[in-house]
Amino acid sequence: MTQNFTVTGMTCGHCERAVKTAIAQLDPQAQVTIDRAANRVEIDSAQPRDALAKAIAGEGYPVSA
Ligand SMILES: [Cu+2]
Repeated sequence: MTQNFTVTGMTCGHCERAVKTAIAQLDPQAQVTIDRAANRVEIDSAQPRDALAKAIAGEGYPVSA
């Protein structure tokens, strides 16, 4: 299931890796695609949307949608 999030504050490759690592800890099978310029994070995962959003926000990147 593909889930899209609008995530602000990702400014560099390190930020992308932090988000990807947090998602991987929640779901090692997740496929994560990040478009930093568009503030978009696309996650293919069976995990609930709330849990994915919480993992991203937990790294310090606000999830607005
Ligand atoms: Cu960064």
